[in-house]
Amino acid sequence: MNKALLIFFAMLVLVQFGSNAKADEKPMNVLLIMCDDMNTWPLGDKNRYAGKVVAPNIINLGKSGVIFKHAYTASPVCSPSRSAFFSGIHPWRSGHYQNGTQHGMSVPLQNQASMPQLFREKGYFTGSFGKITHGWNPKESWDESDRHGRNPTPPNAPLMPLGRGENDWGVIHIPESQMVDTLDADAAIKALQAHQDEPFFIAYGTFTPHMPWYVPQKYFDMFPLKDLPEPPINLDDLSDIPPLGQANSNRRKEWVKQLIEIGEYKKGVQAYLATIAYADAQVGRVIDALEKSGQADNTIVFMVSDHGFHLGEKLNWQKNSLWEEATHSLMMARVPGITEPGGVCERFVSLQDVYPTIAELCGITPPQPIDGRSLLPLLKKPDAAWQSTAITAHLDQHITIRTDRFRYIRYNEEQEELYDFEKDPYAWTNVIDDPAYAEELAKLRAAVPSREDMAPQLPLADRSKKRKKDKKEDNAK
Ligand SMILES: [Ca+2]
Ligand SMILES: [Ca+2]
Repeated sequence: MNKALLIFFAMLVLVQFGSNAKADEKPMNVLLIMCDDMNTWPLGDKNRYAGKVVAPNIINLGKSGVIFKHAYTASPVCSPSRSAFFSGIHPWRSGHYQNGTQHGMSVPLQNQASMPQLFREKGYFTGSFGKITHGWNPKESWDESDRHGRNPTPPNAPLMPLGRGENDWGVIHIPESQMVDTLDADAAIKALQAHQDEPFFIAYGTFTPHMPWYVPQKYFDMFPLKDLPEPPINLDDLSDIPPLGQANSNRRKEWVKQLIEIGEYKKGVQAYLATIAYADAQVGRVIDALEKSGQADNTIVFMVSDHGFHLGEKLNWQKNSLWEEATHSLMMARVPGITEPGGVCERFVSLQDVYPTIAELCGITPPQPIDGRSLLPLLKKPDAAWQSTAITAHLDQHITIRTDRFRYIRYNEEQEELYDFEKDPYAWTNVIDDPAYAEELAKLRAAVPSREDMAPQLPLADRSKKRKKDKKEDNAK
């Protein structure tokens, strides 16, 4: 046997041995953490919020792997964001653009395996604790599912002068140990401890900092009002925005102005920060439990928020817009053997990229087609080559694309906005009519699907029927 042939056989044996060794290993577990309505303030970008944010557990998780500084949601509202995230199907393909949609009528969603379903089919234990899915959630997805819903409303609510429904804040009347995110963290921790001998896909989701912001006093005390900065707000910001863009803020803009006038606005900022700190504390408990379980070295951890949040920017409150505040989301990941501590990724990515990434990392083939790109190259090397774009859709075929420099928005009826973040970090100036951007604008227009290519909006659930039914039941009691 000549030397070359000998080396060839030696390599063959090595490859064979290597693959057998791998087949004997327990597959990688997945711990997915989702925080509802948490914007990117914890990332510390002073253009977004210059004050102190307390989220050490989330940030330390990111620092132990890769922090994605520019991650964007597929939809700026809970249900379609989570349906897109867990299905891998973007709203512009499913037609699921808003809450309260009859998502069961979407043919692409009907035929899709959800992310946990795929893992369950491969023999994983799958558990959902707290707020994970919202709406679309194939029944084959979870072995165990636990959700406590919302905290009880304080008996003397509203607690602040302009409080209305969930738009309220103040000190909660029950102990922290009885709050729903605490109880759901307890359940997630129990599941982490109980399923160490089989591969697991465990998801823990906080309802906070979704409104209302009722948390214990100690979290408010972390943010003394006297030295609390406010986010940058331009009260004239809507003047250069087309009517369908202004409509994003119509429901709340007078309320935001009143909050500012009566001096309550800063207390809202304080309450949001307090609620982030509470959510982070619960996330920290779940991460600690993973570290203590001995499974951390064999567990992929992804943390995301389902979308961002406005606190008065563009006079909008909460979400439901295609602007930066509502679309920019948290994302961080730690993958044993792949990520290095301290990774910071400046590339622009989508929450849609998580499904194909986790599937690839676990050697599972995701369904096709899937509207996302595996992040593996960026997990290995955060500055790897990458086409930096992310698309978000909303309401009736409104769509936006973010690139590393621009945001282009196209509402239906062809109303448009364009922002140049290199010159305008707050996106206060709509430059859609500036001829200097004609070339860039043409590229951005071509980079989003045309309205003809977008799925029509699915019918909305008839809420008036539900209200009538509820009333009838109430009357019957
Ligand atoms: Ca949400
Ligand atoms: Ca403006």
